Formats: sequence, C-alpha cells, structure tokens
Amino acid sequence: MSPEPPHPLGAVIFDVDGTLVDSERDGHRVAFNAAFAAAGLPYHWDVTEYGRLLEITGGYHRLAAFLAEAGHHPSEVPALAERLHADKTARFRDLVAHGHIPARPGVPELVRELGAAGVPLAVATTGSREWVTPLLRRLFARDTFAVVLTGTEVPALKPDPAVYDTVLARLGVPAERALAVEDSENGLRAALGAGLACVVVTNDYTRQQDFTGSAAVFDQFDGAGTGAGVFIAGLAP
Ligand code: XBP
Ligand code: MG
Repeated sequence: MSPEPPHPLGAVIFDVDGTLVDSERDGHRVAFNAAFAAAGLPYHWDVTEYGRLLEITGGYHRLAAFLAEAGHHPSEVPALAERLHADKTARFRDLVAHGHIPARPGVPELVRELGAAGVPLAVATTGSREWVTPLLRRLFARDTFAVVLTGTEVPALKPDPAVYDTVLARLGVPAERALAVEDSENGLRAALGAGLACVVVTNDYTRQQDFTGSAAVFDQFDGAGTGAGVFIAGLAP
C-alpha cells in the first residue's frame, strides 16, 4: 500500500500567549507584579495598564521600557530588567506547574482534530523557552508540534517575521501552504510579514486592534463557525 499523501494544508502554526492560552492578564501580569514586590519596587501593573504595555512584545523589553519611563537611569535599566524578568519567568513557570495556565476553550479539540487529519502543527511565540516547553508539555500530548520556536531563539521579536520565517524553514513548508493562528495585531503583522495567511482569534486585550489583512477573525475557538473544519476546508490555501 502506498503511504498517505501529505495533507494539502502544509502546516498550522500557533502563537502561544493569548492564542493557545489566555496567559497575559492572570498569568504574566501576576508574575511581573510578584517580581516587583519581591524586589521591593513600588510598581503594580493593573489590568488596563498591562494592556497598554502589551504593545511591547517580549517580557524583558516590556520591563525595560517601563523602567525607563518610570525614571530609572539608563545605565541601570538593562541589569534591573534582566533580574526582574528572570524572577518573573521563575514565577510564571510555577503558575504553569500548578496548572494555573489552562488552554483556551476549544484549543485542545482543534489541535487534536488537526493532528488526526494529518496536518503538521508548529508553535511560533515571543515567549521564553524556559516556560514555553513546560507549558506545552503540560497541555498537549508529546510530539503534538513538529517545530517549537520561542523568543529565546530569534534575533527580533514579533511584529518582526523572524520567528515565522524560521519555523517555516524548519518545517520545510512554503508560506503559501501554511496558516498562522494569532490573537494580536503584532502577531498578525509577524505572520503576514512571513507571507502566511493568518486567522485571528481575539481575546479581551486584543478585540479592538486592527486585523486588516487577516484571513478571518473570530472571538473564540469554540464558537459557531470555528473548529478544525474551518482550518482544513474553508481556509486551506
Ligand atoms: C507574547 C509576549 C511575551 C509574553 C511574556 O507575545 O509578548 O513577551 O507577554 O513572555 P506573542 P516573556 O503572543 O505575540 O508571542 O516574558 O517570556 O517574554
Ligand atoms: Mg499572542
């Protein structure tokens, strides 16, 4: 018997923060605030302020921009941001280990259905390798994703397309045969910059952003009109 032909959809590439998991408001934000408190710093990012800060991708860069804005001397910002980010990362890993960062509703089903249909899956995130690996291990079956690339490995973070370019190269799939799934405008720009079609599934922080150029916009994974069928049939390039 001849082997199964490859699926016409060459790959679906998922973002992590805000997409596979709703991790920002009750995850990263909480961990950043705990790191401030542990360092004796008088900062607390409330839900609204954190939404504004999310425009800066990458936890280290978000911290560095905030510390500079708060008046810390430019010479002390890099080391302080690095120290706070390391502590925040450890605290976020703890949240992951205790099951506080669940998959968005509908995501496990979508991932399983795509996998069962033979569509290769991958991850392209700005988040750090130190927490991304344990999170994916906890939420998804081993070998679910053929390629996982994080912000730790790329020279420039989203909206730069580097993470998507590299994932496509590692998958050996041309951009025209793959689809990205994102939650934010920065993520959409990164995917479009790599030549990918991109479906956006919004959350409370991103609903009002500009998704011009996306293939489709949904506000949840398990609502009407979403599901693997949309990815496999409707939007397959
Ligand atoms: C996510 C990010 C990340 C997280 C925090 O963006 O910008 O920085 O907020 O993770 P995207 P780190 O969903 O577009 O990948 O602190 O590990 O950077
Ligand atoms: Mg995101």
